[in-house]
Amino acid sequence: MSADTQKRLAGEAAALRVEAGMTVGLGTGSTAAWFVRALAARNLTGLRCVPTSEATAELARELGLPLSTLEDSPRIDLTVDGADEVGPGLALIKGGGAALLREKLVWEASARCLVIADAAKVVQTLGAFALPIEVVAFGHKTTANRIADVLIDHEIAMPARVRTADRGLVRTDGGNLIYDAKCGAVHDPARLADDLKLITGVVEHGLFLDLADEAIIGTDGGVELLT
Ligand code: ABF
Repeated sequence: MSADTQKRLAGEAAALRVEAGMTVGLGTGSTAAWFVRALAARNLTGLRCVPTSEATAELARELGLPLSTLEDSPRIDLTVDGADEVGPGLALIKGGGAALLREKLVWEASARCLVIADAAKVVQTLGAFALPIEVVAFGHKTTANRIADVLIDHEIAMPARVRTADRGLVRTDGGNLIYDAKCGAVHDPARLADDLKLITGVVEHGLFLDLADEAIIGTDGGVELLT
């Protein structure tokens, strides 16, 4: 079974958790897109959907899902979103889609958060996937030096690198930059998360700790629930 099929199974299973009248956080990425498609197909009434990126907003709009904003819907019943890594205790690395700031804001406004992922995302130790760190563009190279000092304090020798694409620096929906830190292994995610947030110029990072309530994992044998 392909990873994309596993993602679709997870997304479709998550869509069944939504009830009419709910306020729903819509995640970002290809797995979340399967959830959004399955949710739209259910034609539930009374939904208010808060997207975590412009890309998700566009997909939801095309599918006719009623959109809202965090300002108009500050209390979200359920957010469903993907992840780059799902570790022990549902500690996550997210941000491969450069949407981590809006994702974390929506997650923290949610009564429940459900992660959806293909089987390859489940890991025993976080860090094989480079940790995304959202940085203000102003003076970002100086901020990157401060990040490097913190990473060294966590025995991570590789400096974080600014994310680029064909058209140059990758900008988040909010206009910030993303630095990716090749940690290799994150042995103390909570301490690293705290230390990164203390750095002037760092807006947010992709460690989502104590935020996910459940995970639905698509596997070759169907879907598995992690809590
Ligand atoms: C999003 O889902 C991002 O935080 C994360 O990078 C992405 C995973 O992408 P995909 O579902 O396409 O594997 O929430």
